[in-house]
Amino acid sequence: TTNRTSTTPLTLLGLGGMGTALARAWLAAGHPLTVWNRTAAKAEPLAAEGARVAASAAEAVAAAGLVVVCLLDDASVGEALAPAELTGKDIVNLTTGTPAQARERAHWARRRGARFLDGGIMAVPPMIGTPQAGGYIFYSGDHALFEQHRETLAIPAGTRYVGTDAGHAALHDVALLSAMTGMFAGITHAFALMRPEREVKPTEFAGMVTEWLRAMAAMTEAMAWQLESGDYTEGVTSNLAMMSAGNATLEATAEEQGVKGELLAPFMASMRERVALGHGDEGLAGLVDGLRGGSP
Ligand code: FVH
Repeated sequence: TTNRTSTTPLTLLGLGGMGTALARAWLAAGHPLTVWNRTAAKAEPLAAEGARVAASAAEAVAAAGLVVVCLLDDASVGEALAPAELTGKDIVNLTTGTPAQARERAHWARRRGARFLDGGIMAVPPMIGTPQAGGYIFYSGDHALFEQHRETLAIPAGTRYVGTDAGHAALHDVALLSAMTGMFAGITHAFALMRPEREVKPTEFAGMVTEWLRAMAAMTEAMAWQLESGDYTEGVTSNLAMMSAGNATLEATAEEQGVKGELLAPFMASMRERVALGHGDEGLAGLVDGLRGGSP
């Protein structure tokens, strides 16, 4: 059965930037909300907005069946929940952690009589409670818990359930953040190349970068098809041999412009290595196996 959103009371542990945004979204939607934060002063504004403030994490957990946790890291989750009675509780952990931490936390919660769902938040605080901002949360773990509280969980941001393996929400979260990190490395390098050219305004150049990255994003789909078929040469228009040779120009230009190549160097080295192993006719998908030491 799905609980009616308007009546589901819940508890939230953690009132940092993200926790506070989550709290405001549930309060705005009319949910009875109990909150707790290690530094009690952060709960005061929320009390004025209708939240009930618990004096301890254990008291907050006792106040509702659904307990959402949004703390700094996995260690703080263990510390906060240690004195609480978890039997019969539904724990939804939105604290960023590794897949292994999520799996271990799921076992830990089950051993203490609770159901457990892990979440990876793909949003920053201003996107919470603002559906048009496009933020969402990956969830994995107890499917019945997810289904039962689906509407309540959809209040702060969209929901994407990615499987019963409690580690999968964190893995999806970290994989997307890793893709973003690589993208930012490239963008940083590109701005550094252009920096000395005072006649090119960064705001004009930014538009070119965004347009180019949007066009190149289609490569993600092409890589995925190759990974699924196992044929990394399928439909390749720009192979690793060509790209690796072209990297010499990227490196030389960086040197001319006085830019350190350290953000791009490891990626270029991966390409060189794969080509040297005789896979120059492959597309970028070949690098995926290269990164995993040669095995799919
Ligand atoms: N903010 C963001 O942009 C990102 C977006 C994606 C998801 N992350 C993750 O969300 C978790 C919480 O992030 P946050 O923004 O709320 O983080 P802070 O503002 O730094 O607040 C941290 C809260 O954790 C409490 N805390 C820290 N250590 C302990 C502990 N040992 N025991 C109990 N609570 C602890 C801290 O309490 P206090 O310092 O106010 O007393 C805050 O409530 C996080 O995993 C992000 O990676 C956010």
